Amino acid sequence: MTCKPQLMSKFLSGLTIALGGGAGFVAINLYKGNEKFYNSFVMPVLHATFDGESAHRLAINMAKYSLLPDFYSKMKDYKNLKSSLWTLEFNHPIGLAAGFDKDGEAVPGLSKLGFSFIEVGSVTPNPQSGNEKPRVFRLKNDEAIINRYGFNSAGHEAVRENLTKSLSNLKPTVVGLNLGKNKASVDSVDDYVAGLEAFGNSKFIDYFVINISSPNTPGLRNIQLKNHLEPFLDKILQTKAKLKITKPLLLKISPDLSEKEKEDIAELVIKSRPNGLKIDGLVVTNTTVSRPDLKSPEASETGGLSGQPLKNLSTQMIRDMHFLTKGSIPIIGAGGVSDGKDAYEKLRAGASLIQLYTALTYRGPSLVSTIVDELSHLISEDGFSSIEEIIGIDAEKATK
Ligand SMILES: Cc1cc2nc3c(=O)[nH]c(=O)nc-3n(C[C@H](O)[C@H](O)[C@H](O)COP(=O)(O)O)c2cc1C
Ligand SMILES: *[C@@H]1O[C@H](CO)[C@@H](O)[C@H](O)[C@H]1NC(C)=O
Ligand SMILES: *[C@@H]1O[C@H](CO)[C@@H](O)[C@H](O)[C@H]1NC(C)=O
Ligand SMILES: *[C@@H]1O[C@H](CO)[C@@H](O)[C@H](O)[C@H]1NC(C)=O
Ligand SMILES: CC(=O)N[C@H]1CO[C@H](CO)[C@@H](O)[C@@H]1O
Repeated sequence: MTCKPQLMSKFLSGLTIALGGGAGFVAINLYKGNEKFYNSFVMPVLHATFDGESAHRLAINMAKYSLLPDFYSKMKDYKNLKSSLWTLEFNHPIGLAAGFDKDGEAVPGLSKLGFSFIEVGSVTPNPQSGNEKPRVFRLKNDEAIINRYGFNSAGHEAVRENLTKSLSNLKPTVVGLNLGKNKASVDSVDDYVAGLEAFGNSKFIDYFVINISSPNTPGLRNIQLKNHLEPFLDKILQTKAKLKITKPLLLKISPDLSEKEKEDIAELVIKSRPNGLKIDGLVVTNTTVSRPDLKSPEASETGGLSGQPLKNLSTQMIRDMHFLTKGSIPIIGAGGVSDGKDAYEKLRAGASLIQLYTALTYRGPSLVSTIVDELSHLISEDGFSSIEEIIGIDAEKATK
């Protein structure tokens, strides 16, 4: 896709026409990130002018060329939001979820929005183009997205080059990498192994995520998951040990798992293995294939649903997984977070860190700094002095 110059000029001229020619005014406010200007003007124009995928591409290109406003340098230093996990330091718990910067093109630009970590990917071994367009749908009345991108990826080699190009001078934030599998692959485990081989010792990557969405064979699911997952995890952990990769490896799970599947995953994740091999954390959750009450006409599209309608489902999964793993491994919570209260709820449910994606596309670039500020206030209003004190305090209560 090479639509950048056209899109950019279409975008700017759209704005300019709407403002009666004040291009300088537009440019200055775009760049300064005037919050009101974005929320009442830029985001609506963006949504009216572009379909979901083009708007996404435009945002990536703006980030790539460092055209996004700088909220990072204006953010306060919130002492009660700092944490250290594994061997990484986080200024606050809000990160960007996988799927936004799939090809690792725009980490420095995106970090200007204030994220304390950014997850690149999913990246597949070989390049693949994904499903046919349209494949991204905005559900405006639900503040949600349905996507069936089908994992378009530039592939390991191109993503390695992209990361080297963009991060060699300065790596501004913690960077995770979400490893994917090619559609044509026979055994997914080989693709994750290839991912670890390609990126395991990259100085640009701080943690890894692999996906264990459940096999879509109704009826067979419960029996299969455990039999399938155990050798799968063993193989990945052995590869990691063989390659002497000490960075954390997390599993990302679907919100559509059955009770039995959750229990099985929890059991395998906390199981002790020889040589201290273990999974270091969970990302909870991916998008859902379920369709809770939705108001938008696009609700019937096939694909993974994210945003507001996913929020409580994912928060409940965080509670469950925190409880089932006895709080013994860190959880990155994702699903429908759009304000400080949402983030606070997920931390109390058992998440140590938070990721978001969909809300950014609705609320614009000031979102992270707003959430972080709200979260810091909520924590101190309730008499706590650090996020460590609140992680999981709602989990047991809810599960008993
Ligand atoms: C358009 C789109 C593309 C996504 N692509 C990926 C992906 O490639 N890999 C992945 O692990 N998750 C992907 N996700 C899922 C997000 O990382 C996240 O888990 C999910 O959207 C829930 O968070 P949210 O409600 O804040 O968006 C994607 C989500 C969206 C909306
Ligand atoms: C995630 O896992 C599911 C089930 O194994 C698979 O169908 C899907 O392609 C995987 N996604 C990626 C990005 O590898
Ligand atoms: C996430 O969920 C979607 C469906 O909701 C599925 O197609 C995909 O393979 C899952 N995994 C990843 C890594 O996105
Ligand atoms: C989600 O949970 C909150 C409380 O945590 C509740 O107030 C709200 O009604 C729930 N929303 C839905 C759609 O169930
Ligand atoms: C920033 C950057 O170099 N992006 C490149 C990442 O890789 C893809 C595929 O090779 C290129 O099209 C991008 O330009």
